[in-house]
Amino acid sequence: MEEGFFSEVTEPIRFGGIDSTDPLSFKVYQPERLVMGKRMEDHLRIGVCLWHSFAWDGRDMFGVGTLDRPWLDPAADPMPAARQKMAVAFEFIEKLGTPYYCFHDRDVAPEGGSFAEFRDNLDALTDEALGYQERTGSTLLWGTANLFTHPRYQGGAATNPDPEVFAYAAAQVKHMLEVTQRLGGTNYVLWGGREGYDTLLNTDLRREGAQLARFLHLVAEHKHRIGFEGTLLIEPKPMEPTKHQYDFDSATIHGFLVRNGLEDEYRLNIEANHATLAGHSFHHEVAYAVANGMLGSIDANRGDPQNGWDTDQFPNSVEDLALPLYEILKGGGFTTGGFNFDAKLRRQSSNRTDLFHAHIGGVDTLARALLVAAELIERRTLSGPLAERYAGWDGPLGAAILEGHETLATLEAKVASGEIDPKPVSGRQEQLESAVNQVIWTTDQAARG
Ligand code: XUL
Ligand code: CO
Repeated sequence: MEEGFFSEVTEPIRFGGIDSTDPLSFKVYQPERLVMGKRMEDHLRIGVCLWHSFAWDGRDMFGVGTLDRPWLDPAADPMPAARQKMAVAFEFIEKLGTPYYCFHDRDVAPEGGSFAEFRDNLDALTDEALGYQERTGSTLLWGTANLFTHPRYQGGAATNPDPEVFAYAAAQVKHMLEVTQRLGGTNYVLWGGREGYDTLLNTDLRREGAQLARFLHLVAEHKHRIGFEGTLLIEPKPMEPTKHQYDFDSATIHGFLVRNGLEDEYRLNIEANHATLAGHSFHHEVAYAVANGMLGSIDANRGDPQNGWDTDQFPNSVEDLALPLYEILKGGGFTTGGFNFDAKLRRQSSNRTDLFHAHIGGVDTLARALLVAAELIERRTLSGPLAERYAGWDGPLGAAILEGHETLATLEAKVASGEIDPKPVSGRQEQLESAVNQVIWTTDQAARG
């Protein structure tokens, strides 16, 4: 393998085993390993994101960039710099060996001086990406349009008070949807970057809701017009950058889609850190999506328990990921979706190789959590007690109620006669928590591969 930008990584990352002392090896992730009859790689469908890893230099509100990303130098000629960025990204993806990648249009293409120029830039870079895909075998998990960075989007895109901004966003999404299709993308993501408000004093909620629904209809219509076979995904987030985002959480989006006749067109792209910002657990958001047939894909970025903002860190907790993975497996696994890392290195992680350490750690955490999830299913650790807890609903009374054979009056008669006399039953929470921990602890042997 040629040296390239990540010259410390001279070999593709390989499975080294749980006792490996080589930090540039996977400890648990073995793409070919069968888990419940399916290859680990096909369960997890892991994707590298170009945004924070290649199109961000580590700058924050308080300081300039700290990460070594020469193609982001403002003095660089934009198209050669964009080509260098893509070359380095694919060098990374190839050495890491994960099957997918994803990006916003602006992550790869320079803005240029007009929409037409931006579109030409994106088309030229899409041609390059096709070449890299062919060479590396990596393909697109999702594409998306950045409708939040440019000042025109300061008041939102589809929900902007100016219909010309809506039109501009429509043009951008149309083109990026077509680019996603050309790259064989399996999903297209809509994250409502600034679809929300900073103050209700200047916001017409009714209008903005209607605008958003119209926009989502137009996107779905165009998807069908061009025959894009991937899934359209909406990504919940409750706040940041706006004070209140309309796509607050999974249940809010689901309700909005149902109210607007869009529930068959969209699925959810759930981000762990966005779930916690909404005051939910990541487990809750995934469980809601699975229970309602709305699961699409996952951004695995985690938050920090002490910070109330989107820290977008690489996942590193098996405890946090095992139960969401359990829900995903129980729901039949991903179809078009997967796990992506739209995560940020910490600003001090300024060695080029830190990007490998971050991804290797995230991939291994997912792999280890997958083993726990599979074990929870196979041992029926939770499904057994759950079936027991709801058994009454599978019996004659439960069925009669659900099938509409009982009324308030017939139920009153049964309660009054003493035929129905329920007794409280333990929810066994602590026992179940310990049972999950026991599975986490005892899958160490399985993690040895
Ligand atoms: C922002 C975020 C985005 C979306 C795609 O918080 O998560 O990267 O995933 O636009
Ligand atoms: Co995200």
